[in-house]
Amino acid sequence: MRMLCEHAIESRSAFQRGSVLVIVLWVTLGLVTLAIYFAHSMSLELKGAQNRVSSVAAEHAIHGARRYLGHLFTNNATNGVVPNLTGELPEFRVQGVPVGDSHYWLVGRGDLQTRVDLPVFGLIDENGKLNLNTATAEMLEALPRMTPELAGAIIDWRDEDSDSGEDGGAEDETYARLNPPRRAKNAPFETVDELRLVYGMTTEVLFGEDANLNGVLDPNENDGDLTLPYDNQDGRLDSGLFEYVTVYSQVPGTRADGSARVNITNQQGRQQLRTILSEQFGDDRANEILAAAGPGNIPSVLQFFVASGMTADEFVLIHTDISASNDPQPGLVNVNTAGEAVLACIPGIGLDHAPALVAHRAANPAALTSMAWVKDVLDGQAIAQAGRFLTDQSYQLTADVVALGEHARGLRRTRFVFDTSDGTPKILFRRDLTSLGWPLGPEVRREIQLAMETLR
Ligand SMILES: [Ca+2]
Ligand SMILES: [Ca+2]
Ligand SMILES: [Ca+2]
Ligand SMILES: [Ca+2]
Repeated sequence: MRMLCEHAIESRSAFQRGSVLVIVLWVTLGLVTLAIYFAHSMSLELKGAQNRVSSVAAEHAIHGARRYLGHLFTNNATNGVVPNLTGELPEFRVQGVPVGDSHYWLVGRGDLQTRVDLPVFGLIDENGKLNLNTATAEMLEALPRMTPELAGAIIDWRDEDSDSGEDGGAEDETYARLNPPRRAKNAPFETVDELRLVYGMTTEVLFGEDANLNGVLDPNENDGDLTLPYDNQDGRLDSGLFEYVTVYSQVPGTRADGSARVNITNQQGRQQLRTILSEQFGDDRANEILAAAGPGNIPSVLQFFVASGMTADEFVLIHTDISASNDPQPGLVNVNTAGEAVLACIPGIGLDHAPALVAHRAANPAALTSMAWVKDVLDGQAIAQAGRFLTDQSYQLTADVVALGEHARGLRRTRFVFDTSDGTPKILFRRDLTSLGWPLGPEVRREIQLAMETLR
């Protein structure tokens, strides 16, 4: 009996030892799992924190770029002639500019784009675009993807009256039928984004294939319907309206020193011009120039230049002193920077002459100090039509600033529109475009990845 009891006690304690072991094993396993879980979550947390730090650093780099550009515009009074749009000035750096451990890029546009997958770095000229508040319906209709109905709706949106044109525009009646209903603005556009509200506007017309608005053909913009946006897979970037229109372009009525420009369209202005010409070229040459221009009214600066027989070298010395108006001139298109699609909208230029202007520009970059060169491409009749729409000066410039923080992480992107009209640069518009995703194109992405791997 006693032996039985002893045996029972022994086996019970063996059982208990076994149970304890199992419990210890389970607890250990639990602790290990917990430890792994926490380690993983901590490492995620750390990565998240690093990304946040990079993103904050990138945001600081963008502010740095903004201040730098303000400084640049203040200290290099461009007088409307901006030779550094794509960074020709050695001191004006536009890509991979270091700010602490971050870097920034200015995503620009221009004739210098040699490959569709590489961005042009520099500033974007708002004066190289068509102004939504001054363009005629015919000019708007010449834009890519535009229809007469949509052009009519844009004109109706901004004009004060509520009469729809014959082209089937859109006024209050049309907007009242929408869900939710709204009204036509009947006042000038304040931003380009406002186009989204205009009747008949679609994402496709507004942005075209350039979903991330960088002027570069990104992989999703050339894969057909596989991923948004829808594109025609032709290896070319077919941009939307957004690329070609502005609300900001305006040549000021004053000169760099703040005094009023001389209005060359009438005789009174011509007399004031005599003083300027005499100072620059002497009395005899001043008389010659004014005699050649004749006594009649001349409606545009370009026509005045042609009539006057001035040389390009002479014209560049006075072209920012003169104007065809006593007031600021909104909506003039800079013939030195506008792309082919915009030039094609100008009466007298059209699709016939726009390619020749762009080709001449590319072949003669040194001639772009004024618009004197246009005389070598367009005939008198074309100049008579186009003159009053053109300028050779730019005062409103967009900086599309892209920044990456440490280890090329924390992408941020902000678009600023600067106005340099009165010597002190002002920011007219600012918008965060970070949500549009990677904006530097596939090639630059590969380069940055490679550089990061080499660093590791
Ligand atoms: Ca209206
Ligand atoms: Ca793109
Ligand atoms: Ca696509
Ligand atoms: Ca395409």
